[in-house]
Amino acid sequence: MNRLELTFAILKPHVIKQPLAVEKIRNVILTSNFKVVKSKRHAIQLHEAEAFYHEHKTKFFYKRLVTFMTSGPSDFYILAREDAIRKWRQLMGPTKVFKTQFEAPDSIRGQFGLSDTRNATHGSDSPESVKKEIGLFFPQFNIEQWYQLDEPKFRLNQIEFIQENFVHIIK
Ligand code: FUP
Repeated sequence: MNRLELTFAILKPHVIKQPLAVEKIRNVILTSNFKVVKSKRHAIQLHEAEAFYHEHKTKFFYKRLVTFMTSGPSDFYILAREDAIRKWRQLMGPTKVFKTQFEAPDSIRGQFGLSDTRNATHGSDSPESVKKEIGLFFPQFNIEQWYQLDEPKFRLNQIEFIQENFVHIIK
């Protein structure tokens, strides 16, 4: 088995308001063979949303995006799998929900997205984004150390799943 890769995911506020949607998306994560390395529920603060979406600052949707993302708690996950970045984005489906509902109705955004802004989930698009985004929301997490010390244990399945925290821990 190849080395596991980390990615960073968010379940956005409108999803968290629907426990059944959370359950279904978490189920997709687990049945797609992702390990949950870190998991937390947290209401994004304005300064975090502004830092996270800095590259979209000049876009027409920026204000509504920041307003939406600060409207309630979100779930934040560090996920591990082979080819995690690409696989999670494939499961999410394309960004634009109205198009996605026709082109990829079974994807997460196809099922749970409400609009191009309320598009259900986020997934990092590159290793650089993973590093930046984990740095923002899990500042204590040391990526290099995880690859060195923890990755082999996750790869060899020397872990257990803690249902109530939706997280895998090393045995
Ligand atoms: P993605 O990487 O798929 O999340 O897509 P982008 O980085 O292009 O977009 C980031 C976020 O901007 C999306 F998750 C939602 C928001 N967005 C809108 O609100 N309206 C749009 O038309 C496009 C993106």
